[in-house]
Amino acid sequence: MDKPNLKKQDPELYNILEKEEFKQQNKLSMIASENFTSKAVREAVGSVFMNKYSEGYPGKRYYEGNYNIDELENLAISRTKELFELPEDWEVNVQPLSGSPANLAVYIGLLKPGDKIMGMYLPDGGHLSHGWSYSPKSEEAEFVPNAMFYQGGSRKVNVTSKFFEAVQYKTNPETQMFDYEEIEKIALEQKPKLIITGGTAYPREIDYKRMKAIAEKVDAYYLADVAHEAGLIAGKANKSPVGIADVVTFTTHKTLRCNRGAMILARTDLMKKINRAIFPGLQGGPHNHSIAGITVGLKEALSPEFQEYAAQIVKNAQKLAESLMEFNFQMVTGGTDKHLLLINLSNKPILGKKFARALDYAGIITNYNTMPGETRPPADPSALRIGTPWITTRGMKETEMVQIANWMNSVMEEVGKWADLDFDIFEENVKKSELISNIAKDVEKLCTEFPLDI
Ligand code: DSN
Repeated sequence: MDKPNLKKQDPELYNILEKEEFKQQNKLSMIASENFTSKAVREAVGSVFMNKYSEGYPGKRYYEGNYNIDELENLAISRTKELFELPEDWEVNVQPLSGSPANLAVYIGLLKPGDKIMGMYLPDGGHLSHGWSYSPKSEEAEFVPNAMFYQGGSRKVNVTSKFFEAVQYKTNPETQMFDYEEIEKIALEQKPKLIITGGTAYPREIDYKRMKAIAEKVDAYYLADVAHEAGLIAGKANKSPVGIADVVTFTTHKTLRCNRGAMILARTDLMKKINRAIFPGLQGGPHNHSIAGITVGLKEALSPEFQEYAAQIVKNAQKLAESLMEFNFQMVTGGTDKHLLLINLSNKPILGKKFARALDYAGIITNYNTMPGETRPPADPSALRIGTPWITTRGMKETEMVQIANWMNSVMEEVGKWADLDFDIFEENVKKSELISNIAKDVEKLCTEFPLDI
């Protein structure tokens, strides 16, 4: 690490940073929404671009001195158009601070407060910003685990369910996949003004053409939120909704492997309204250092190597799924088309929360997650979500996926005997386990063979 100024000026913070760098280098980061950015991206993010205010858009700023920022933002836009092969009549907004504000800007731009939006049910794999609200225990009659339609609850958890009327479709209880016929029925009945697809834990590709046809039938806009898949789409490992949906949003820091941020792509007529919703509707000055990092990441994504990378992410996820299934781990939907797996642990002694903590001690970082048909609380759910973007950045391939599945199974076998213990006592046992600390050492050795050096 080479940060002499920080080390001298703020040793306390430097020490925390050093620990985080060590952890990222020596553990396997397998959170599906995370990735590791290149040095060039990190240099751009840490640059003097962060010092400039630039409310407005290129050529129409409210402060002077923005000629370089205009050049930067235009470069970001042109690279995005090239990467996502935007049709002539589509435009880009690179200013959203992250995914939730990007989605909110779309709603603010295209809808009126109180209009109906229809997204995917959060516990089945949707996202908070697609209108999440739920019913507290006292109103549990509202919660019907196997129904295809969820009308939302009185607890308006996300701002999108406070300002809009949000209803949700679920996945098919048998296949755990999108059931387009049911979604169409719900849309015809509910008549939403906006239909949303995408989410955080759905391992399958979505039929964007079918969803657009459903939206057209009810005269709704169709928003494809591809935050998770953006890099797979850019790298041509997954299909693209660009030119099919009315609007596409995504974050830049997941499979796309840029720093944190988000983008909106939309038809020019809609983008005029969405631009106004971003600025001055929702945000002030864009984070120019973030846009700079993203611009560098976009150049990386335009290279032929990025297509190989995207294909390998999917191959790795599929190999990992296959290897885990050999140990009787159940994959939600039976597998994956993407970078993520959702493991239903209900046939195992330990569920998501305890398993995720035990895996962290073994050097494998994941997250516990809800799953279709979930009956447990989100803070202690039945499933575990894992992803391959970050470990593929390290250069890992199918051989390493088999090894990781072996380690995950050994951890499950070790900790299963402590299933009935309270969480804290369970963790004490995990900490003392020789088997788990030996796996952590092996993980560290593997990480040394695949250093993070991009
Ligand atoms: N937190 C992101 C994820 O993990 O999928 C979504 O916002």
